[in-house]
Amino acid sequence: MIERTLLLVKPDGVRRGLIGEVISRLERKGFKIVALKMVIMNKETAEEFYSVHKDKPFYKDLVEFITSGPIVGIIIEGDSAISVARMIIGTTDARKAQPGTIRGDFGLSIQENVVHASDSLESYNREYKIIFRDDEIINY
Ligand code: 3AN
Repeated sequence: MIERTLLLVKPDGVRRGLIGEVISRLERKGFKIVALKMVIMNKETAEEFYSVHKDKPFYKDLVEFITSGPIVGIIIEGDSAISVARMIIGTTDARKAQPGTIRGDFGLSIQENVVHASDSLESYNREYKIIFRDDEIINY
């Protein structure tokens, strides 16, 4: 099924010069980029984005980290985009992520794990609206 999903290159990924690498892997896999934007999340936006984690011990650090520099929002479109993007980025703990995945190849931390990707259609529908307006997503 053709789906869309949201990815973020997180502040560590931007600082380390991995924007192109992330976009390139998504394009080479066959996904169409339908929206792109660099932003700095403010605290309120970050708290909303990570609201599902608000009771977790790492929530405060997570909000601090995601607001620590620019991030790049990417919406891709393609067959099974949500599950395939999750496979491409690898498991949350980058130390345990498979080589060949973005986190497996570029990360060594559970918090600074280079990228985010929506984990379900429900998450996508909630998350993309925090970063993009509907008229910033291109239909082509
Ligand atoms: P994913 O990003 O793989 O969907 P989530 O949604 O469980 O993972 O966690 C969101 C973010 O919270 C992760 N990307 C990571 O930055 C951070 N995080 C998750 N678990 C931990 C943890 N145990 N300690 C510190 N940060 C964590």
